[in-house]
Amino acid sequence: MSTKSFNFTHAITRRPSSSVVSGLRSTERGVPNFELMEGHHLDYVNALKQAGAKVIELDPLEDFPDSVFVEDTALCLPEGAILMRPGAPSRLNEVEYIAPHLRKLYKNVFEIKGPGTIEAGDILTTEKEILIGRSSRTNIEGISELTLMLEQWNYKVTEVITPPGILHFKTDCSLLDNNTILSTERLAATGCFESYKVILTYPGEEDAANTIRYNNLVLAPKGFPKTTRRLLKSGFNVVEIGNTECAKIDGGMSCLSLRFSPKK
Ligand code: CIR
Repeated sequence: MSTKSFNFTHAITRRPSSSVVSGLRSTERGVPNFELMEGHHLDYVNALKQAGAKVIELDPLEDFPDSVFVEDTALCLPEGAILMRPGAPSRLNEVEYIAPHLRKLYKNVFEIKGPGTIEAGDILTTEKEILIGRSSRTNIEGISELTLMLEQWNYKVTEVITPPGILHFKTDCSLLDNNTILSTERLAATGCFESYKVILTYPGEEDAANTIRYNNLVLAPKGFPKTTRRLLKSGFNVVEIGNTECAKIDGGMSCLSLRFSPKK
């Protein structure tokens, strides 16, 4: 059975630019090693291809240190794509470099006009609803504008809270299948996943929460063996990808791609 939340045909990625070493970060975890990040990025793209994705690989954008994290610029659904309005001022104009690629693939491309802000790292699409976390990047006005737009396609939108100190809602969770979420304990404790089966990250392995399910594969960050074991024991096919360098600037598996099945 095909699902709209994890069965896809396409992905868009953007290679990191050397300016990525100046990417935004909430805490200082050291300067990312650019060459190592490039290697991880290649592994990531190859894993998407292994999962069946036609990957559209975009060129680096030197003027935008965080532009490798394409996920934040758009919400891609089967019915259409919606361009976001990032809350980080240095990321606002990344959107115009994604828009033409989505317009080539989709008939319907809408945009969040503002004044609110919203980044798709705060949006988790599941089979039954779209969860949107209010955060330092995503505010109530941004959520309201998106919610109105989603009404045309009859989506149920649930507003949730990204706990303080966590960059995006999906920094701490990801969709594993129709009804299963991988989450940190601190996020699950807010009660937002009460109607789902939840697999918790192992204590001390909170950075393992951001994975992606793409068709039959789960792309997970390397270095969190106890959480990976939990996923394997639950029957998921896991491919581990190095993420140490992106993690220094708060990036994870989901941030690095847009995943979708376009409709012209
Ligand atoms: C930022 O602060 O915007 C980037 N350094 C990290 C963005 C990560 N994106 C995501 O979680 N979707």
